[in-house]
Formats: sequence, C-alpha cells, structure tokens
Amino acid sequence: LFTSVEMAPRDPILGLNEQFGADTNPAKVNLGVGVYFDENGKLPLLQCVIAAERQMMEAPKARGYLPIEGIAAYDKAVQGLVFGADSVVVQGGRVATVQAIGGTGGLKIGADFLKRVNPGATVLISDPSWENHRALFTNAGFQVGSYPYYDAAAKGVNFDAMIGALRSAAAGTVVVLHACCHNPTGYDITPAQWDQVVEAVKSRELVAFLDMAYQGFGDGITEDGAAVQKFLAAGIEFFVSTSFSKSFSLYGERVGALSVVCGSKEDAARVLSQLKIVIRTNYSNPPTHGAQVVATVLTTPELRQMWETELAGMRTRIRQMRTALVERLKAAGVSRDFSFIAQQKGMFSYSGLTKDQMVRLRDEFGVYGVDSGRICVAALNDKNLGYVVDSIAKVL
Ligand code: PLP
Ligand code: TYF
Repeated sequence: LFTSVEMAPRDPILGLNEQFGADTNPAKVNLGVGVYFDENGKLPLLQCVIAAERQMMEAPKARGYLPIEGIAAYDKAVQGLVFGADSVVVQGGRVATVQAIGGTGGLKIGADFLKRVNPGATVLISDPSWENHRALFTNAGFQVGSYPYYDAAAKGVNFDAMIGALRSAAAGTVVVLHACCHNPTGYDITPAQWDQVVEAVKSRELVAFLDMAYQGFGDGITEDGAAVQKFLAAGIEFFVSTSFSKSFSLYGERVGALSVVCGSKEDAARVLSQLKIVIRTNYSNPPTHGAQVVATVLTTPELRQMWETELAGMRTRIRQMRTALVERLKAAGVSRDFSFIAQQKGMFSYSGLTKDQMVRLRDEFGVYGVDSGRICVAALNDKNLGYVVDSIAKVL
C-alpha cells in the first residue's frame, strides 16, 4: 500500500526550524519562523494568560464537548474585537462566527465552506503570500492564482498592478487579503489604497477573505482592524479569519476563528449551519482550553487591559528592533539603504537579501532566515542584534 508513496517536501519555514534546532553553532539566531520572542530571546507566556488560567483553575470545569461552533462567549468576544461589539452587523446578528483551530483552521473552514457555495471560483492570493495559503485553498479544491503585490525594486507594494488584477478578476473570485502586517513582506497598503481595494471587490463582485493573523502587531488593535471596518462600511459580505497565536503568544493552543459577514440575520443562521457541517465532518468540535483563556482575558476588564498593555509591549519592541537594525547596519558601514525596514509592519521584513546571501547567513553564521530574504524581526533582541548585523554586513 505504501511502497509507492512519495516523500512530501518539508514546509520550507517549519523545515528551517528543524534545521536550526540541529545546528550546533552556539551563536545561532533563528529569524526564520514567525514567532515573537522577548528581549531575552524567550517565547513569552503573557501575564494575562497566567492570570486567566489561575482564575480558571480556581473554578475548575469538567471538559465536556463544546458546541460545534465553540465557546459562545469566545465567539462573541471575537466579534467584538474584529468588528466592534456595537457594529451594525454584530448587533443585527449578521455575523456567523465559529471557533477554529488557529488562524489556519479558520482559513480551512472558510475554504471548505466556499467550495460548497461557489465551487467554480478561482482564489487569488498575494504574490508572495504566507506559504500555506496556496496549499490550503488548493487542497480545498480551488484553482489558486495570485495578484501582484511585492515590488522588489520599489521596496514596497506594486499597488497599480495589484488593483489592476483585482479589477480584471471574474465575478465571484475569492481574494485573500492580509488585513495587516503582511506575511512575508512586511509591506501593507495604505488606507486610501484599501478604499480602492474595497471598491474593486464591491464593484467586481469579488469575495474578500481577510486573513487577520497579526492584529495589534502593526499600529494597534483598532488601527490594524481598519481594513475590516472599510469592508463593513461598504455593506458587503466577506470573510475574516482570526488568529490569536501571536497576539496572545498561544501558538500551541491553536486558538483562532472564522467570521462570515452576511447580508441578513437569516443568511447568517444558514451560513452558520453550513460552517458547523464543515467542522463536524473534519474534527467534530473544537478544543476547550485556549479559547477559554482568550475569552476570559477579552471579557474581564482588568485582564483585557493587561493584554492590551502586553500586546503594545510586543509591538513597541518590534518597532525598536526595526529602528535599531537599520541604525546598526549603517553604523557597521553597510552602504545599502535599509531604512525601509523601519517602515514595514508586523513581525516580518523582506530584507532584500538574495537567496545566496540568506544561505551564506545560515551556513557561515548560523543566522537563519527564509531563502526569500524574509527575516523575523520579532526574534531580534539587544543581545543577538550585533551578531546579526555583523553577519549581514559580512555577506554584503
Ligand atoms: N495567516 C498568516 C498570514 C500567518 O502568518 C499565519 C501564521 O502562522 C497564519 C495565518 C496561521 O495562524 P495559526 O498559527 O493561528 O494557525
Ligand atoms: O510564516 C510563519 O513563519 C508563521 C509560522 O506552515 C508558520 O506563520 C509557518 C509555516 C507554517 C505554519 C506556521
């Protein structure tokens, strides 16, 4: 049965992680995988999470099956965070939200549901995009194409090409958009450009699928959610996947959600019933712990405040590392202008380094980034920055 099974390629990023683990260089630095590390290079366990878990332990609960759509208070809290508790769509019961197994789970539930309602649609992802977008929508049965995004020469987004592609897409085309903190480039589009994207989606009758994996890592929780508000204001139906992996540093708990904004309360009820079928036939119902932690934090005012402060701390530290990287490269005598790194948003930076340079960084210095030139600036700290800067200076 299995003799003809082919060896599947490793996930390029997670594979790099394994390679990093096996590297014996004591100076090694992992700028590969998208994980936030604190100033000591440690994966943080947020105080708000510890406090919520303590609170949960004080009144321990038996672990029955959750409803298929997850913890009700969690789904409600997600809606509040993503759309605003007072928003017309939430108040009107027009959003179908389900708890999901990470942001990936939210994308997958959405993809499977879309395949039922619009089986012939093409899916467009940004070029480049998170590695998993293409595979995930392909596995859901879609033809996956891309829209232009990154402009290496301009060190930014080729917005004219992007909007051109959206304007010429067929009605019904699913457009996957990074709501903020674009992975892998770090380049987001401007508010005015979002207006044009929303207009194109609406007028061409496209289906927007916003992937929100880094809310709070760019400019702030509200600021990073601005694109969602623009879609709401346009009065159209759209999808949002949410991940709390980064914003709560709860990677392994797999906490995420999918929200589908519908035209009416009745539509939302029917959509929810279909999302539940997708979930039931995949994994029956979601796990309890992580979502309960997030729901507790989001709905307990003191914990919520604690989370917002801690999230702001992560965001601020990333920005400081961006600025410090630019300054230190300059101070190290690197003539190339890297100031764009300080303008990028979120955890990642397309550094502009070539594949050869990335391979040299890895092989000669133990500095691990992705071959595309992507580095995770959220893994830099005062202790490893000097070494990373020297290594980059040497490969340049
Ligand atoms: N979408 C993007 C753009 C991501 O970078 C990630 C990162 O992991 C995900 C989705 C998946 O998030 P999760 O780990 O919560 O499944
Ligand atoms: O892009 C990243 O590094 C993160 C983590 O299959 C990740 O989003 C990478 C690959 C993958 C799952 C998560």
